[in-house]
Amino acid sequence: KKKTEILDTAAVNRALTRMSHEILEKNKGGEDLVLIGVKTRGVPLAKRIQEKIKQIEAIEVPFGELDITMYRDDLKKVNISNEPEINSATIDVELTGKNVILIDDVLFTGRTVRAAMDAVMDIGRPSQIQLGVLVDRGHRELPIRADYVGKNIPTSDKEIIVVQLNEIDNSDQVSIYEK
Ligand code: 3GP
Ligand code: 5GP
Ligand code: MG
Repeated sequence: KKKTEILDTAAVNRALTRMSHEILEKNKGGEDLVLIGVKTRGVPLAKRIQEKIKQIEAIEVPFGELDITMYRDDLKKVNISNEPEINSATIDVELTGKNVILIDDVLFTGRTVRAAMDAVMDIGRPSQIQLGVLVDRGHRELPIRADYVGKNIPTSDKEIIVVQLNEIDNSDQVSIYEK
């Protein structure tokens, strides 16, 4: 349970400011964007990016959220799958033709993002889906990468990343723990 702080409040804020600028640069402004936060902590992160884009370009980017949870297959079956799947979606905006930006706190195997992309593509036909994460901890199991990364933190199997955000945890901090 050893702990090392990787990002403090100021560092989290700077990372999100940079990511917001990168999003605007890559998409040539905020016009056709939709931000989608992946619950739980992807939602406040996406809201902060929305706020920063508003400050930078005076555009209010539409916002939605996805709840993706571990789905446990019928326990009677021999093969118990542990694939994340969509639990609920609150996306009241048109996605077709838009550049949809998924935002999550940590990118690990990529399976959550795969489920999120499925959910988005069930709702509409975006012209692009992009991905932003506060932390990429490595260990991908699918051909998925993030377009915007707050911090790359290479981890071992024995380590986990703890992300704390003001809106949920009453402070901003990213730390690495030994299991
Ligand atoms: P989040 O909902 O804010 O993303 O998965 C539930 C919570 O557990 C997540 O919060 C995540 O931060 C935390 N968590 C820590 N380690 C892991 C991990 O290895 N896998 C998953 N799925 N979640 C983890
Ligand atoms: P993946 O599906 O890529 O394996 O995992 C991504 C999801 O699991 C993210 O939503 C993230 O919250 C959670 N997750 C995976 N590993 C970690 C971790 O080390 N720390 C935290 N905080 N979340 C993790
Ligand atoms: Mg998450």
